[in-house]
Amino acid sequence: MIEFNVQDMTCGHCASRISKAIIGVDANAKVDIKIEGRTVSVESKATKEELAEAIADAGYTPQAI
Ligand SMILES: [Cu+2]
Repeated sequence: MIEFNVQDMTCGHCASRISKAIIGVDANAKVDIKIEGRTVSVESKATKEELAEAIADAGYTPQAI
């Protein structure tokens, strides 16, 4: 499980953009997003770095937990 804190993810729109960005890296990734907690949990074969880069490219600021 790879987890990020994304403080600038504030609504469902942000969550779906982040989810799509992660699926773009790994189509088989399992993504669990908690908007209220600002957390993104991912089960994926992709590395933490690849996922962080994808989230950043989508315009958000992931912090590794
Ligand atoms: Cu939003």
